[in-house]
Amino acid sequence: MLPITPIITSRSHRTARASRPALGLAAILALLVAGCGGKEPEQEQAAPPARDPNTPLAVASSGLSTPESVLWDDTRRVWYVSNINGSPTAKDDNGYILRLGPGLARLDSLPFINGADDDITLNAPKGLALQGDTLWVADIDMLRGFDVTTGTQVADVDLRRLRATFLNDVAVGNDGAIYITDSGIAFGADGAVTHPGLSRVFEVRNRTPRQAVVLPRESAANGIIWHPAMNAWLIVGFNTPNIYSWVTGAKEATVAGTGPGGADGIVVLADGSTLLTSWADSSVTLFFGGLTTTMRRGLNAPADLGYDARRGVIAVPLFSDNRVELWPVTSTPSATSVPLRP
Ligand SMILES: [Ca+2]
Ligand SMILES: [Ca+2]
Repeated sequence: MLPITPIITSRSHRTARASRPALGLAAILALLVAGCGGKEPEQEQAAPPARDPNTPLAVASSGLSTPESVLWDDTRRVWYVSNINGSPTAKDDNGYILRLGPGLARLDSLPFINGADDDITLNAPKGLALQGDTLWVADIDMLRGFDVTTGTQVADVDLRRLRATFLNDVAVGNDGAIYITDSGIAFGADGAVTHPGLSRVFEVRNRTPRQAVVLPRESAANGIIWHPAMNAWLIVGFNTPNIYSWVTGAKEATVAGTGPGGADGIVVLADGSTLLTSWADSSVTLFFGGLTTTMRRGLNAPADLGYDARRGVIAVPLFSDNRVELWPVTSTPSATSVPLRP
């Protein structure tokens, strides 16, 4: 029998409250285990064969090198995939960004944006965000902008004077500014992680960066996403189980819940719940109403996921396996009845 409910439900230490209608959580949202979202209607009368719930809808494994982040462009119906290609901190000018179709097919024989090209500087691209026609890319200590139609490099926002050390995720706020996490980490020769920099968030407005908020030093801020219903940011860290919320302009972030740790990407789903990836338990984990629920395990080093709300699918880059996997997501309207809290 195939499991249709999430694997584990755990109550956050901070938001535990007996009266909370938590029992419905398992039913609120589950990765689809049969059938797949967004499929075109079939002409045939015969039912299609049941889909193996433990098999992704699609896999991309060609031409990837240390994929860190995937972003869905709903206007152009394209996935962008950032590829570090080498060490996450090496300024080797060989990072690149691929374009994949909705079903993860390669759209270009050569990378869409390629540090190896003479007119492109891109070292170790990580988080991606789209604002108008500009694709913003975190690149160690620079925020780089590219024309999303032509791939031309159009902006380099220098965060070196602010001592950025490990820029990680990028998101566009409701205020039109761009927000970028800095994990503040470095890797020693033996691979050990140290924290020479601050874990924090930068704000870039009119291409001018400034520090927006500092998180606990060893949290290693990673994924960041604007949550419209909470009117706040959610931030997860690679070296903390805490899920932080932060109101733009506030001096501190607060702990909104606790996840499995080792978090990388975070996305807000159509119903207001969020999904985050965790290297700690190789999972995609749901965070909603202060609760976390493991939705899927077995994803090795799952980095910064992308989300196509229209089709209800996520694309998860597997950092160490040079793969991107497409998985279905489904949710029910009842999810909106669970109160959100910043
Ligand atoms: Ca590189
Ligand atoms: Ca990341």
